[in-house]
Amino acid sequence: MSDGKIYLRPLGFLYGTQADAAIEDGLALPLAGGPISFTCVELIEGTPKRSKAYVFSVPALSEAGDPDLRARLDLVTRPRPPFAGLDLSRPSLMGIVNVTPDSFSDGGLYDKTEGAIAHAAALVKAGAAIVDIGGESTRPGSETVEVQDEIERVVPVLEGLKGIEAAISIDTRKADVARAAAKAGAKIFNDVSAFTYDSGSLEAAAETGLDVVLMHAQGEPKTMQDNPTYDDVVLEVFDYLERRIQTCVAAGIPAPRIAADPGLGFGKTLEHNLSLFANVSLFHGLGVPLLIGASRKQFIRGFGQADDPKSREPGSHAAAIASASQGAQLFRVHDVAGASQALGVWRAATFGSEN
Ligand code: 9MG
Repeated sequence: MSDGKIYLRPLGFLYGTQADAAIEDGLALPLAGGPISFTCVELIEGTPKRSKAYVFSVPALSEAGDPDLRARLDLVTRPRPPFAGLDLSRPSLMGIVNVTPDSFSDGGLYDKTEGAIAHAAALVKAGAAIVDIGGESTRPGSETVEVQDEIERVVPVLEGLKGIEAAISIDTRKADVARAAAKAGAKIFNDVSAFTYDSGSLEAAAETGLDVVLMHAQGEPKTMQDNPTYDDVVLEVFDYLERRIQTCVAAGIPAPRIAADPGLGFGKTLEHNLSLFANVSLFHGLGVPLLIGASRKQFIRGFGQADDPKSREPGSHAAAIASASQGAQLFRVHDVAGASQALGVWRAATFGSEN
């Protein structure tokens, strides 16, 4: 069957007790070891420039002996150990805390620090399992920030969050910021450049022992939305993340400490983002937890009435549900209370009383 690289996109999902029953009968396999199972797969063979796709039922697939296929299937199905101490069998929310000039107050740094600490605490109260603290905007068109300025923005916030009942994540592309954050209590290094921006960040991640989120981006924030181009956005993003995971493992960051993120909105058109959404389940073939960040992103504007980022919450929640129903485990969101409600209703309606 194999002639080129193999990608598997699980399809035909079952949830909860039905998922378990179908696995027992040999009709389905577990998705990333979680409470969702899949009954068929799209097997894609080739490269981003040239690929062919076939659909197989799980029973038909189970008979295939191709070692590449078996290895990919193992990555898709095997249980994920906890990430940053979080049980991944149910969705976890990462609340966004921006400590940038346009956030929290028009006053001085003290006001911003206090505002960010209060905001993070409110997000945790609303259900965030992680708070992601960032001192540099990576929105399309944004400028870079000097390392020292970034440290001065985020470290006092991290210090103010000591003892909080959530994992603290540092959203940075810079090794020295990550090191300072680790000293101040951070547990996760969320790098939108997947350690390609700062040549020291891979080593910083390995040495600090932080769990890491590797995100795909094409280009730099300032210009990334100018004309993003791909042969096949899904396979290219997959290949990139797979290479970055391999680089991390080779540098001494064990696979259980890694999560991957396709990077919605980072050098992607509306069409690219929608293709990634439709193919979230394929990224389980990376063998690590998946983080999805759709919250308030520009592409939601394409669905109307959402020029103001704050008015994009309904679309943000729909995006989280669409990804959760394909087994994504972590969701980076602004409105934690709203996302928690949306995902809670989705879980109750889908998994019923075992919820
Ligand atoms: C910092 N940041 C902004 N958007 C993001 C996204 O979609 N994913 C991750 N991991 N980080 C993001």
